[in-house]
Amino acid sequence: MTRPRASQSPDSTIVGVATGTPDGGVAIVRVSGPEARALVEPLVETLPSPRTLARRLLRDGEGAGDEALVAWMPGPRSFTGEDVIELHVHAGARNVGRIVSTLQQRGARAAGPGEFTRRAFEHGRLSLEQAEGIAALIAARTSAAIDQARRLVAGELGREVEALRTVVGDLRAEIEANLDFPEDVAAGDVRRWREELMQHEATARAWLRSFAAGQRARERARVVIAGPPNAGKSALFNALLGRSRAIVSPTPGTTRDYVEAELQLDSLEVVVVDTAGLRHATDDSIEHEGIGRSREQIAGAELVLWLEPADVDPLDAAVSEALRVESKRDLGTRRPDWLGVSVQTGEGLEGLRVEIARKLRGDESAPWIGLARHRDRASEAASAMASALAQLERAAPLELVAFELGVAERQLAEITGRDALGPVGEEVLGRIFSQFCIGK
Ligand SMILES: Nc1nc2c(ncn2[C@@H]2O[C@H](COP(=O)(O)OP(=O)(O)O)[C@@H](O)[C@H]2O)c(=O)[nH]1
Ligand SMILES: [Mg+2]
Repeated sequence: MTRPRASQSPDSTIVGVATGTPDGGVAIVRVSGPEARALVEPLVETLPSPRTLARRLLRDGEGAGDEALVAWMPGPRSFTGEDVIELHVHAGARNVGRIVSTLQQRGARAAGPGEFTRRAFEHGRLSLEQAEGIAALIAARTSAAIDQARRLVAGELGREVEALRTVVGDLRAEIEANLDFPEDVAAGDVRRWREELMQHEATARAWLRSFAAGQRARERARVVIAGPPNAGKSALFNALLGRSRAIVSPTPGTTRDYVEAELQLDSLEVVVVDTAGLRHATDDSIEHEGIGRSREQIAGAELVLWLEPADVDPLDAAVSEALRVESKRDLGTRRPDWLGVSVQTGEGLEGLRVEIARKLRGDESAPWIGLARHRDRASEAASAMASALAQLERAAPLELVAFELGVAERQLAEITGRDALGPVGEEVLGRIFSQFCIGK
């Protein structure tokens, strides 16, 4: 078997199975490239009219043909921008394999991972971050991840990035227009440039915060319930899950190891962890071990719920940056400014769920997917804008300001990969598209 070449030969026609596994009812075989029509049409007698689905007998040899639905999408109005034919055939590895090898015998080359999507990018049908969104959508494990990836595919991030790149470019052009006569620049203009720059940098920084929130939303954040023994941690854990998963007992020190379970908070999926109660000294070595594990859990948590009961004096020791919760509110309160819950009466439980989700999402109502590549480029762009601002403030030569703005523009352009192949190197593209499965 010849391995598909990593780099593109734009003239070749490729074939791949576009559906995930061939054991469903239907598999879609996709052919893309200049020879698509010549390769496929003789097998189906005539292609249907463009962009309609029609039934055809697909003759892939001497024997009986397969009944297929055929879609013919002439370029450039197709997914890849090339001539594309999709054959919806009966699934089954053997059946599909026979059809694919017939197409290969007729001259199509087996598509490499992500090659259809890469062609779509190279023909300007998708920007780079949209293509990455497709990979992220296929890999999505949580519904928050699906939502974010779909927004990426829809081009929402790309539009924001392009908008910022345009205004940064306009600002650079305006500053460059003054390079020859910097002494004529009005103080009011410099002030306005500074204000605009601050605003642009803030836009990029806001994306970075949003990326971080998006990442938390995608990766099943760990929410750790901690506090002193007998605070009602296990009872709260069970109440959040809506089932009795951990042992609840009036004997302090009952929970000696941590217990975790998945919990869905509207579109967020989190892992809630019930831990052994924290106290300073204990003679019981198993309990001691449990406390060590609790501390590890706390250290690895995205969010800690620090629980103390209403019937015990405040301790509020161990954990900074925790969401402080007073448990057993049905027994009264000693911490009126904390979020109060009672497992007994159900008081405060819904409010707690809402608060957990809010904390994990951050203040962004709809965070961006924070692919590391986007985060790095946005971060470099923000830094370049910060340098430009610093140069302006120190009345440095305007060339230096313009130079930094040019750096910011190029970093932004790398996110979407606009300007054809522009600033995005072959190595970056190779890395991105090799993550796809074959047929995508
Ligand atoms: N009145 C009251 N008792 C509670 C509440 N939550 C837990 N308890 C009781 O407090 C004791 C310790 O609860 P548990 O969940 O095992 O505490 P943990 O050691 O922090 O895990 C048990 O007897 C529970 O029934 C509550 O909201 N109200
Ligand atoms: Mg417990």
